Amino acid sequence: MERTFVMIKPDGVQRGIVGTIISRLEAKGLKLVAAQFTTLSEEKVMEHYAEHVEKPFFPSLKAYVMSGPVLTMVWEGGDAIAIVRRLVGATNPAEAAPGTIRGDMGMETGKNVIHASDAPESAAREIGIHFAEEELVTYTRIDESVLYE
Ligand code: YYY
Ligand code: MG
Repeated sequence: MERTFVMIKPDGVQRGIVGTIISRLEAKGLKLVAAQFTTLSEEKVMEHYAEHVEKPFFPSLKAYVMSGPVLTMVWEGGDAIAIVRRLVGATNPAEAAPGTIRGDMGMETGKNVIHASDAPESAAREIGIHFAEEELVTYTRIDESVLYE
């Protein structure tokens, strides 16, 4: 089983599509193991987007993700990191495939609704930034025995 970090960005919260997004991840078979509704501090944004702090778009990215509350989550499942990235779709919602969250629910890169970890290393790093180990809940979903071979 893998764990991945997912965040519904302020535009997703403001537009009232939190429930729709969670439903997609739940329906896929992924298991929610942690969630927090919060506003990100500057420190957390710098740490979370460490790979992008020197990029020209970083000031607007920082302002965007700090502009309102976000829903941070950890989701678990077999191959969860790659599966969630596919459900999320391409960075630019204008080019993201229909059927993906960004493809169906966004218009521009600068307001692309959702973040998801892109690799095992970044997932572990991002989960560690946003959650303490004891905040990750262990339980069995009743359908796990039929979701997996
Ligand atoms: O992982 P993902 O979110 O799909 O894209 P990244 O290339 O890691 O960029 C992170 C974040 O930065 C992206 O979701 C929107 C923003 N961004 C931007 O505003 N302008 C760009 N040219 C590239 C990325
Ligand atoms: Mg990324």
